[in-house]
Amino acid sequence: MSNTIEIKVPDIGDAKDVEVIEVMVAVGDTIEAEQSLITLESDKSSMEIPASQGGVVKSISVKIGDKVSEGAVILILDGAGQDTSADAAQAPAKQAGSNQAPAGSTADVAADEPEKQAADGATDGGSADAAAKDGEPDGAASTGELMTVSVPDIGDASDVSVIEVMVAEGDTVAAEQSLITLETDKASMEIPSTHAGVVKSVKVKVGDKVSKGSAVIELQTAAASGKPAQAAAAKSAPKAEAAAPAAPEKRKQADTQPAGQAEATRAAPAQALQDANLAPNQLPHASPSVRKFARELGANLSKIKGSGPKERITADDVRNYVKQVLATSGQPAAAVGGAAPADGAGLNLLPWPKVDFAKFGEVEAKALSRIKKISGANLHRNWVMIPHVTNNDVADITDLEALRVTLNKENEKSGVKVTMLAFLIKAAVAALKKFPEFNASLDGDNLVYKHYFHIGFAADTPNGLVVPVIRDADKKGILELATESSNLAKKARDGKLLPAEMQGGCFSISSLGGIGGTSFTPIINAPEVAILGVSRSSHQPVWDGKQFVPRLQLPLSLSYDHRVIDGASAARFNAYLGALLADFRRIAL
Ligand code: CAO
Repeated sequence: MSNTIEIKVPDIGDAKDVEVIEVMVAVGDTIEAEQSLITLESDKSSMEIPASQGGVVKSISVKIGDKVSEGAVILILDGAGQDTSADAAQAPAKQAGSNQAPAGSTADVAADEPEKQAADGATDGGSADAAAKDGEPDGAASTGELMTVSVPDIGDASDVSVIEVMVAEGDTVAAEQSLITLETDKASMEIPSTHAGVVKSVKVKVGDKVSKGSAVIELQTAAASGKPAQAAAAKSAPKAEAAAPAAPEKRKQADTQPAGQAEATRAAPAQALQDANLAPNQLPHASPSVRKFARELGANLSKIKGSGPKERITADDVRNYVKQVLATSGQPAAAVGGAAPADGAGLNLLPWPKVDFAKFGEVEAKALSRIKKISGANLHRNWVMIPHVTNNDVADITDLEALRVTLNKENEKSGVKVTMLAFLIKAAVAALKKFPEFNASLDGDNLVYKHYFHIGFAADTPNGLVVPVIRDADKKGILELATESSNLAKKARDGKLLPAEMQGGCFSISSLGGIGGTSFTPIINAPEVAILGVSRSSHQPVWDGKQFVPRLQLPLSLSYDHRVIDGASAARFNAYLGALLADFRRIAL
């Protein structure tokens, strides 16, 4: 059964007549709930409005350049199989309190804030610091004193990335002049100065994470600047809030879930923007999703010419740029606009085949999940940039399996279940200690050896692959490792992993043993230099010198970065792992 649903602009705070600068869907598209539909932009922020439910787009009621306010119809959706009682316009508001809240619901929360802010501004006369935090002036400021301008209330968002710093020490700034730009995956917002004055010091840099109250600059205020600043603060703070993400939980995870490579991904914008070396007023003009898309491809936005209104860079501009660079210079996508040397041999590949699959039978296109898109970009980079070699071996785990079964019987009541993974983590730590170049990362011409042992393991989730990390695995026993890995795997499947739980890994294990297979080539989780793939154990006949005896054999597939690790070292590492697993008492040696 199908029904027609109007998707409307949700509550976007005080903002009215906000310009549509991007329409991201077309008639006939099949969209999913939470998929971004349009981007709205005011002079200080841009925000993407997501679909409150999924379906097929029947018609689109807005176009680029239109001005919209809350309640404006964006598009009509044929929501086949959807709950007909659902009010599309209300959906984001309904989700505002949950982890699932889309960007639209951000505005619902932010909507209350301008009033609160204005009210606070009217009554509060705190210290310079406190006043700055609330986006309002203080008495001292008007006499020309040193004050701190801090991040105002930005809704529920915390740990938001600084992607641009627009001022430098010694700059003279006007009240309401933008100081920094913050960006989440659905919104970007500029943080203005609450007062006019001279910047004494800048407290943040590109790539930092800030929250409400984080210091942005130290400002020597201009004498008698209090009045205009007050107006500026009250006016500008809500602008930032209008785009602030209200429910960062899910987005935070999506942002940081690229197969455990969150740090590398998040470092990218800083690099891209710093490379650009542009004056603030020349910074690339693009929506948060386009910035993120460019970041995933490693494309430097400052080198792309925007075809949108006011030279705004669209996703197509990024795609075309990448295609063009690939076609002309033959550089891999990971190096597009980046710092990779231009003199490497080009891949010089054929264009990707374009096939109208519908000509051959019924088809259905479904957007990749966010995790898949992000992890895909990371996996692609790692596959293209790291010279992988995989060493395959087997470990005789007959005795270890017997121990595992015994342990599980003993601990039946406590609910702790030990799988082979816990033993693998323990054995991997011992092998990393014996072969330190496996517990290292390449940094230019240096190999950085780590003296800690944080082990990541790939977890299969309904939305794609993530890599939670067990910290200080060397200090934990088998039961603790079993409990922690099972808790982290559950959190991963529930979509509740925190960014910190996926960071800092030294070495990863990808266990497909519970599923099957005899060997595979796991892709190294950069900047790590090796990863252990484990397939399903099976009983194999093994010659004991007199006869064949059935032994439980566990396949081990160790992929290593051949720039760092020689084939012989990899064979030794894998053989050592096998020996430990065959006789776990050796761990104690
Ligand atoms: N051989 C045989 N059986 C195995 C095994 C192996 N190597 N490893 C696990 N098993 C068994 C377990 O003992 C368990 O058996 P019971 O149900 O009878 O007790 C069953 O398989 C299921 O185990 P599990 O998968 O739930 O638990 P785990 O600790 O082995 O693995 C986790 C946890 C999170 C690693 C796993 O669930 C997972 O997500 N694996 C997929 C990883 C992945 O996608 N890798 C590919 C990434 S691309 O390189």
